[in-house]
Amino acid sequence: MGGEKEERLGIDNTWIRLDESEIKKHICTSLFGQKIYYYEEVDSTNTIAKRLGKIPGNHGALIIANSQKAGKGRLGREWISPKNKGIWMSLILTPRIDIRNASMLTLIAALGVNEGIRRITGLDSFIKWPNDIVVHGKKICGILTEMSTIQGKIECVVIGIGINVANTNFSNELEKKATSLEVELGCLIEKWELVNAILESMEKYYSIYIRTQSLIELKQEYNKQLINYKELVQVLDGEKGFKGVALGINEFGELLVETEKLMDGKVEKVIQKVVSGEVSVRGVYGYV
Ligand code: BT5
Repeated sequence: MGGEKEERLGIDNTWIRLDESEIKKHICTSLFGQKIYYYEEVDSTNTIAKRLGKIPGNHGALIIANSQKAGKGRLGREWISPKNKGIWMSLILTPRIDIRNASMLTLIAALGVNEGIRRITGLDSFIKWPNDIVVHGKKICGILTEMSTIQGKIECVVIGIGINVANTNFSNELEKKATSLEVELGCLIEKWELVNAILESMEKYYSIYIRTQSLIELKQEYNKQLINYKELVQVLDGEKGFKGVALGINEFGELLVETEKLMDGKVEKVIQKVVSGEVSVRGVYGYV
């Protein structure tokens, strides 16, 4: 039952808008996920969300798919999204914020996802700045935020969230750094319950963020959930990479990393601000 407008945007007819009563049964938020587009299989929920984000009235709409053929990570990397194995979803936001503040939304999403996972599963999950959630040192969730603009203003921001729920067989390469809720818990969780918990938490953090257009009121909470807080990390940024101690985020969502520099023959401590986007941060001995 595809909508006319969606068809004009080149979105196929295979989506099923879940029945109102069905949504209400699972989703207890006031805005996020009140409209849900559910697909069996898509290329990428982010791609669809970016198209649907052009339609007025889709602020807070959620796109969910049971599998993705071409799930996207950052910088053109691949996100493995097998059928029935995860929560592959994208939230559409059309915030009236300064474009320079949009990257903070990845951190808002990470706060919400981490809180939702902890609340529903009881697992000790942590945020790995800027866009991963990890459990026992392995990645359980990745977040990809994309934005479209018109004349220098935000048209929509799409927050793509991929959570490994029931994957138990990862490729040799992924096995070293990926995990799933089933692997960690030894049982399956109710997907919709987790989706609801995440949306509730994201909605809460989003409203605080919108009021201040910064992370001033949230940085303390964020830093509590940060995996490498006060630990030695390496910042991977091509030739500009360096090592230092992660001191948490500031109100702009930048990661503060204390390094040592030689100045006038003396070693001085310097705090570098790492901007999210293309950068990755790792522990010095491995992924975390
Ligand atoms: C991310 O990128 O972690 C962002 C992933 C976002 C996925 C969601 S799913 C819904 C929405 N629709 C999309 O198309 N995407 C979003 P990045 O930090 O670049 O990490 C990518 C790397 O993670 C890959 O190069 C792999 O090494 C690893 N990876 C791929 N699939 C994985 C999986 N299922 N679990 C854990 N790690 C994975």
